[in-house]
Amino acid sequence: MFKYKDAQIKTILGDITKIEVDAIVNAANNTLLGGGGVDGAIHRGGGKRILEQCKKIGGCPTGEARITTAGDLPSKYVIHTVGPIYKDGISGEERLLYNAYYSSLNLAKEYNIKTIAFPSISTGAYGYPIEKAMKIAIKSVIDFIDKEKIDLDITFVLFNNDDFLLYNNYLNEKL
Ligand code: AR6
Repeated sequence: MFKYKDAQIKTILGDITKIEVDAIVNAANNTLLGGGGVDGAIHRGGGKRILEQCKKIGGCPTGEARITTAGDLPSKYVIHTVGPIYKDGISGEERLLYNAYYSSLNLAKEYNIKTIAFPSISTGAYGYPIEKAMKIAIKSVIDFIDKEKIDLDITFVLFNNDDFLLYNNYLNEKL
């Protein structure tokens, strides 16, 4: 566990659908109607209530976030955000990925969420190189904590050991 100002930053190796926090974040697509990867796992585990609410919301632009129930999952909410598809790194991906994390945190604050878990947004099907994406994810979270001076418990849930070690090494260096 890492302490940063009023906040805690944690890393876990595992499946985000199993985690008991106020909100888990979904790496969704613009339709919010489900897909593969972490999105598929969240909709499978959470059941049809998540999809029903997503249909009503009617989609989400890249870099923004929307909130629903977590249905049958152990968390209270799912925050659906849409990361960018990685092209060449000079097509606005960095800002959009930063915004995906930041807008999720803004929603968390609005809903008085104290514990939130993020997957590694955009680094699966959307092809974002993990090391670049990780630095942006951590910068966004740190900037949010700096700005809001908030007591928030943030967990990065990594799905493979290499990503998990990368996050731990970087956070050890940085915090
Ligand atoms: N728990 C935690 N992390 C997971 C899980 C899980 N259960 N399953 C996969 N990951 P991806 P993206 C990791 O592809 O790149 C979907 O089809 C995975 O190993 O889920 O943002 C959406 O509908 C990787 O490290 O999301 C979109 O169309 C990370 O989560 C598109 O994929 C993100 O991989 C979004 O692509």
